[in-house]
Amino acid sequence: MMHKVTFNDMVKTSEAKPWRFMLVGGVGAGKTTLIKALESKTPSGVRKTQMIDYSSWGIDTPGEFVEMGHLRRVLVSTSFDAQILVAVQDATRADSYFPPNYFLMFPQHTIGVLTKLDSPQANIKQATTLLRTAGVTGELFCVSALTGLGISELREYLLNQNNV
Ligand SMILES: Nc1nc2c(ncn2[C@@H]2O[C@H](COP(=O)(O)OP(=O)(O)OP(=O)(O)O)[C@@H](O)[C@H]2O)c(=O)[nH]1
Ligand SMILES: [Mg+2]
Repeated sequence: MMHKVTFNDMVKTSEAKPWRFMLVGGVGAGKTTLIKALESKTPSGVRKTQMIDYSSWGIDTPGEFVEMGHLRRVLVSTSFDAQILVAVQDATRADSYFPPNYFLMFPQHTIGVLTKLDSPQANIKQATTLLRTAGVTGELFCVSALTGLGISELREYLLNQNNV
């Protein structure tokens, strides 16, 4: 059953969260740092994600799962637990590991997040094209986990997705 969730519920509740989102993106795209920022936790000491991580508000996945073809199937089965998919693109990178139209195979709404907007190398236009080519049809958010740019807007959006 869907219920309205407040930010406090979201960070304190330890039981299964039916309103999860799943973060998908290449190695080092900033998924784990982003999830920490969304939960208002300090991102210091973020380590490379080794396995699918269900411990926080959203489901965190290792970048290898999208970069390596034989691991992509794990993302498909894990996506069954998510109500919304979040494609994460490092805006400082000119490439993406998402196959063309990849997200169109999922029934869930897919939004895109452009990370590292604090970097002078960040290229919004390029990252937007990469996400759209990957089949991301939903809203796009430009964020920096470092400066906090765009984080509260994304948090608000995700909190409001628990009743869709
Ligand atoms: N400048 C800048 N660096 C960031 C930002 N977000 C993450 N990073 C850095 O990018 C690197 C990778 O961040 P992670 O959050 O571990 O990336 P990930 O997508 O979880 O990577 P995997 O777990 O390997 O899939 C770290 O050194 C972060 O400090 C950001 O908004 N701005
Ligand atoms: Mg990670």
